[in-house]
Amino acid sequence: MADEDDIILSELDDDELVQQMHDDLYDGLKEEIEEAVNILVERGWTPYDILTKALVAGMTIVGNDFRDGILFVPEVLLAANAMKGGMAILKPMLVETGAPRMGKMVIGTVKGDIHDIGKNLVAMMMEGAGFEVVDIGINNPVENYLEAIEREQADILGMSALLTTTMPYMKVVIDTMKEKGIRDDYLVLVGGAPLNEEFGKAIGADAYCRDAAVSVEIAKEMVARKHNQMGA
Ligand code: B12
Repeated sequence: MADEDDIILSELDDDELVQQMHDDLYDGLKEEIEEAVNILVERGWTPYDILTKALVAGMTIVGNDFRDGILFVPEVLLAANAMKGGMAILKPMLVETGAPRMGKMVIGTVKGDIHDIGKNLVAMMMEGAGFEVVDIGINNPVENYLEAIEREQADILGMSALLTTTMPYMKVVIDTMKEKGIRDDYLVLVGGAPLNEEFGKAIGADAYCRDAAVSVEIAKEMVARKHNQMGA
């Protein structure tokens, strides 16, 4: 492998640079990731392409090696930190689209779970699509969700879980909403790597969303449908 110090990111072509970003993300090199994101922006890449092709794709490699016991928590934390550095640069570009206001979403990761990259990505893309997003962070007990959706008069509740041990907590939140008679006042979207469509249905969510782009599509469609129903 070439000596890292010899690599000048701006001299790489697009494919080489993306490949290098996957390596740098793997190695948790935040500054290099930030520099590379800026280079791709200057080269005219869309924020969405940078997110998916460089950052999310790189994180998938990290995830696979974490799963296989090649990487451990400290390394993955560094990778996550580097990813967040890149996302922070892209956020204003995704958010300033001038899209018309679509509705309001409260989003948070469930109790016992501290994964927030996917949630943050969904929040950014939803803002970019014109939704107002209130992010209540990680490790949220049911009370936090209920308090936030009421306080914010939200249209959508979004819950994220990345662990098979924490995803059942989404049902606790939905069941509590049902008990309080407020379930149907909100669209409930759920997401996170271990979930699937079947799970979303089983816990009574309105939709499971595979990724941030799908979340935006589904949210737009459902909000439009709700408005039409109300208008009819
Ligand atoms: C980064 C990471 C960490 C970081 C988190 C840093 C951070 N700030 O988020 C750290 C190192 C802290 C971590 C810790 C742990 N982790 Co971890 N982690 C990951 C990893 C590698 C990547 C997750 C990620 O960010 N992906 C990138 C984003 C963009 O994708 P995403 O999260 O899936 O989000 C997208 C969609 O799912 C969807 N989405 C997500 N949320 C939402 C919400 C809504 C409302 C909607 C609509 C859509 C949506 O849209 C997103 C954007 O496209 C995954 C591997 C994997 N395959 O997912 C493991 C993984 C989730 N972790 C795992 C484990 C086991 C742990 C630990 C228990 C490890 C340990 N022994 O301590 C702890 C648990 C800590 C806790 N209590 O939460 C396991 C879970 C296994 C399981 N079956 O439950 C995984 C799958 C790795 C593995 N294969 O072993 N982890």
